[in-house]
Amino acid sequence: MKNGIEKQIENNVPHRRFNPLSGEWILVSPQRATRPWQGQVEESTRVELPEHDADCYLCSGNVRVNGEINPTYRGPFVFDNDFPALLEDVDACDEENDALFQRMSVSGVSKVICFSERHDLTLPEMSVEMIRSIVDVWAALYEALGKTYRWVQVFENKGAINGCSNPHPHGQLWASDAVPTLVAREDERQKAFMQDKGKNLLLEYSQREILLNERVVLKNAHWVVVVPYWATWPFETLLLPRRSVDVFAALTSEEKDSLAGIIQLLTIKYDNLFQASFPYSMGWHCAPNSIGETEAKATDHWQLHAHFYPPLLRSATIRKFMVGYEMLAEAQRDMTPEQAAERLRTQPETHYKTNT
Ligand code: H2U
Ligand code: ZN
Repeated sequence: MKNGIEKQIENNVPHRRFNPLSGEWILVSPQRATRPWQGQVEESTRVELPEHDADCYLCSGNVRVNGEINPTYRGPFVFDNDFPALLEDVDACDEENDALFQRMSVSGVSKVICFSERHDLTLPEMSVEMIRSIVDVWAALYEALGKTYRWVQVFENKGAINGCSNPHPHGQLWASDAVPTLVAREDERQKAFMQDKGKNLLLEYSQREILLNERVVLKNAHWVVVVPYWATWPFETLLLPRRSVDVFAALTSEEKDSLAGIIQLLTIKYDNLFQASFPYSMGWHCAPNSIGETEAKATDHWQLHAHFYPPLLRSATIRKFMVGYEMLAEAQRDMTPEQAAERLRTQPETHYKTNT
């Protein structure tokens, strides 16, 4: 199979690849990578930010939109989102089971996680210790909210090009009593793989990727980062533990240290790629919690992982749009995942700003 794919890439032949985690196919068109671009070019966001911005809603000691005052915090600071998408104490809606008009109640919470008091420091410019303190906040939130909610989604939406409303480095958390669509699908796919093959899908996948060494961007003693074989976004990556880990709470202290290290290196490589603050949406997936179920569900089919979905394609100002064929047929990419992995792998592990 490997030879066949290599040959197709060599010959620049379009082909389709299968994403076993989502069950979706993707069209890969390497022959198209050199097409001219006369479309939208985004504003480059190479602005120098201050360490503290008096007008920022998220900065330490500042007033938020609702009039509340942030404490004078140092390190990560978590608060309840003032504009939450999910509400905790809501009346159940009238549930509908009609085949064409279904609806169900949902309750939950939304939180904002300011990464530190520094308005100007994104993850790749933080020390490993600072990133480790964010990892600890994620772990604590998983632990606390995992007792109440079936799903806890931790994510970071970074960069104005990606719809992020505030440059102050921050992530979010949305927890709900319902398991969201994409997570439910990953649950089903991993479960089916375990039933069919008796193996954990993503553990098996990461071990094979390490052996193939074509799409590996980074690895350390506990973690590996690959551009997945089925990547949709040009520089999409998947961050995986190298042993079987079903939930975030199962990580050891050592694994959390090396997680902070690999997040720092990956985001440095991302920034170095186009010598700009690299936008992305990233977030964690792990086994949902068995809340409100009569018995705890098996979770050995689940492998904890983080997805990084960056929108940029050719430069800091040209993004990939998921439109047209992608909206109507299936996702498509030009550059192969192997080419993207090579470009990321060869980026220096020192942030470009430290050299200028
Ligand atoms: P995004 O830029 O990723 O959307 O995150 C900013 C979040 O911060 C957003 O969800 C919240 C917004 O609702 N927010 C507050 O809760 N209070 C504020 O004063 C400003 C923004
Ligand atoms: Zn700020």
